[in-house]
Amino acid sequence: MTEQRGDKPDIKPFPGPAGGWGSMRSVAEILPREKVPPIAVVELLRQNKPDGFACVSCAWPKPHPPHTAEFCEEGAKATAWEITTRRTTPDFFREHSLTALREWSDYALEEHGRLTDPLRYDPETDRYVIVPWETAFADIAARLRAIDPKATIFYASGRASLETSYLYQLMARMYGNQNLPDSSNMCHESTSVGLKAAIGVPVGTTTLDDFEHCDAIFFFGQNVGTNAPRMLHQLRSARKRGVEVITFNPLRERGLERFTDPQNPIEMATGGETVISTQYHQVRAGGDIAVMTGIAKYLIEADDAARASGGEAVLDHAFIAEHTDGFEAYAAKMRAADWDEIAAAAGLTRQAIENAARVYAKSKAVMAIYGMGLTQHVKGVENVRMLVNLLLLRGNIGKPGAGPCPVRGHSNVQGQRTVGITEKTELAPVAKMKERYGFDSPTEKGLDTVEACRGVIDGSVRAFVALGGNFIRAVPETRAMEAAWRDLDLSVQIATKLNRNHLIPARGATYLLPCLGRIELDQQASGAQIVSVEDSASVIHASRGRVAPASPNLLSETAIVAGIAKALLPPNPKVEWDRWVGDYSLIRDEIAAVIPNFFADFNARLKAPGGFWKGNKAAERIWQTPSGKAEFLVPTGLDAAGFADAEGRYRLMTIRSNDQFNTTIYGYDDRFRGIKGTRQVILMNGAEIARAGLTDGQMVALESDAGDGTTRVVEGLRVTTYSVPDGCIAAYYPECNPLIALDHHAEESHVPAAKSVPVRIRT
Ligand SMILES: Nc1nc2c(c(=O)[nH]1)N[C@H]1C(S)=C(S)[C@@H](COP(=O)(O)OP(=O)(O)OC[C@H]3O[C@@H](n4cnc5c(=O)[nH]c(N)nc54)[C@H](O)[C@@H]3O)O[C@H]1N2
Ligand SMILES: Nc1nc2c(c(=O)[nH]1)N[C@H]1C(S)=C(S)[C@@H](COP(=O)(O)OP(=O)(O)OC[C@H]3O[C@@H](n4cnc5c(=O)[nH]c(N)nc54)[C@H](O)[C@@H]3O)O[C@H]1N2
Ligand SMILES: [Mo]
Repeated sequence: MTEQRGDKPDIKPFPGPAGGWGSMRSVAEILPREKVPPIAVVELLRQNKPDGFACVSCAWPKPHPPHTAEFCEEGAKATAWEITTRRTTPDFFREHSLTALREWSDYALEEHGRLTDPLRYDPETDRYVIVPWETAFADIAARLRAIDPKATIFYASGRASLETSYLYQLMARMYGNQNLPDSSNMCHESTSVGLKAAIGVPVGTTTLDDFEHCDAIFFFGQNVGTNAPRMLHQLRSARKRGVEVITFNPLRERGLERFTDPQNPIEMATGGETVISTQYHQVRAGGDIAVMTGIAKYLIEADDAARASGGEAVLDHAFIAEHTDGFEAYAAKMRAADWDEIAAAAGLTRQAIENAARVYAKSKAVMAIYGMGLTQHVKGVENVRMLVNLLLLRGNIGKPGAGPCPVRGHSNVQGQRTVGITEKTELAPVAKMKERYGFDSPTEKGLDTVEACRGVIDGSVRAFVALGGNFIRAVPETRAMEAAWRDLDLSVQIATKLNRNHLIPARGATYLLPCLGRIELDQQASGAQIVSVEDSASVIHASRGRVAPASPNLLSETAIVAGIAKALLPPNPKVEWDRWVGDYSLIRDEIAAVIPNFFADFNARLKAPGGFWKGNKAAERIWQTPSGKAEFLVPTGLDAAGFADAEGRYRLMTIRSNDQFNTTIYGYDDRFRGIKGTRQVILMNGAEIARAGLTDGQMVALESDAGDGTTRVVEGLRVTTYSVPDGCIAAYYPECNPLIALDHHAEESHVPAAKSVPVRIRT
């Protein structure tokens, strides 16, 4: 059996830079392991190219013209993972019951290879058995018709194309609900809520061009070397121009420290490397509101002093007057903040924060790049709003080289929202769809991810359809979710590879429907199809797959969604599922008609090499907020964690390794952090280990300290010395998700607060 739990720890500091030879070796290792034939390696070179496919890993924008090889170590791994020649066939399921497979690790399950045939769970034998596609569609439809539409969830992980996503949300709404949570609910929903309220758009305002015009970059809680490595090229050239990069991150992440460009022969030969961060501040988990309060306080007070003495203003008063609302209340709060309290909450000295503030004060154009370190907190939305406050102080939105740059996760997560996968009525073109297709669309808000979990646990959710992803493994409260899942009437999983969620059957019926990946040739009635995705900078690209499908019995995601929809919904001459699947350009015509502000002439514009930018009103300084201006927010406090410190209570950050994509575990080598052979670790600083009476290498358990009476424990974790601020520990996601209480989420956005989970250590 290929079971491998990764129990051979080999932990030592990694001396190298991000990129460099280490990344080349890592790519050279995975291609043969996945038995990727040499000819398919040619596909790597087509990654993120005008006539190639959009990488299935992260959503970082693709430059135009592209680099010779517009891919990175992580993209190469994701590609190898998808075009692997390994297969998980019906024979495999004859050999292994679900009970047996539940003992397998996340790694072993996916490593076994691509799913090949549609499957239905047989409770008699505890096995998946092959089922004809049409039988599956008919039975799924019959079961969905038998329950209240409000009791069904249509989840989407952020990978499916704009075309599939549009059909998916149309199906849900025509069926009768807007229960369309997607992975974004666990991710950048704090951005979508925070930016929308502050500047009137739910997405970042920056594009790749801004890297060429900024003179400082502020970097909060995003691990670029692992999670968006292609950005290292833009950071490297910005650094070569002398741009300052000021980083706030509790961990010293290698990609934020230094980088060797694997595509630069001179750097590779000479061991040349670029220092990325010019200041590196190891903020306490949840300490960013305090940091940003300190920076703002410094700027506002320096400006007060300059105005009193007739010196040069520090703030952009003209911008503030013309474009913003709420400055005075915010400035008063910043002036009143106490430096000792700021320093304690940030875990940094006043001097360190002032050093960062001085760079901000002298920079003409500042980009603010951020990730899960800001969004996944109880005060995650406030984190985002504080960042916008800071940008507004010096007019750093809507000019070259400036603006917020949230780094999105899945390769089409932002685009799925754009074409209507959302539980919020006001964000989807509901009225337009009603008019075009003539159906009675539900208007009440649907369930988001946390609400969907609540519904599964309390039994009000009866059916769950997943367009990709590994929902149970990615959400909090793993134990209760797994138990309650077994009581569902229906679970439908559209997937490429086997994962933990597929092994928890529903009481009624469970289907596992295998689909084409984006790298594969998608042949339909009108010929080979292209699809489209939207990246983190709102650029929409075409993607063409060419590799032969993993099995002749796969369907495209578009065909699967349409197959279910056609069986489920009454015939409607305006909704032509079969024709649309036969020619995806017809789906793009539908999208263009329903969302013309972004997609007018969709098919024509998609032909442009490098894609097209869908535009952004805030970037033009048009503020689509109730006041018509950009809004300052007065923060409620200094701590984003949402719980008090207490003796023996730690703030657990659940983080990603360099060898995983979310719940997909590529291997057990977190190279940059020097943690190899195991994922069962807690990272903790040496003094803290001693204070707690522990020793490095000791095995301990973590227990949730949510204080709600539920016991949540994860055992078998190795205490590992690592540079982490006092009071904070780090451990891997998804292994530690059982520790997160479902109610522990960002207040307004409901993003699970995975970066500050209250826990205690048990020996
Ligand atoms: N290879 C690879 N690429 C990926 C993914 C992957 O799993 N693997 N996942 C994709 C997805 S869906 C997403 S959303 C993105 C995620 O990419 P990121 O946003 O980088 O997410 P994480 O790695 O979870 O954590 C980000 C960083 O936040 C820091 N951090 C933790 N707590 C705090 C805090 O309180 N304050 C600050 N300032 N920093 C903090 C951590 O140390 C870590 O470096 O990446 C995408 N790309
Ligand atoms: N504790 C903690 N929890 C977290 C996070 C954290 O930082 N800490 N991060 C959160 C974030 S940011 C996110 S985005 C979520 C991720 O949550 P999800 O998006 O639900 O999870 P993934 O692990 O990305 O999903 C992996 C599965 O997707 C399927 N898949 C892969 N490619 C395709 C495809 O092309 N089509 C289809 N149909 N299926 C495919 C495969 O079967 C694979 O097993 O997790 C969240 N959970
Ligand atoms: Mo994400």
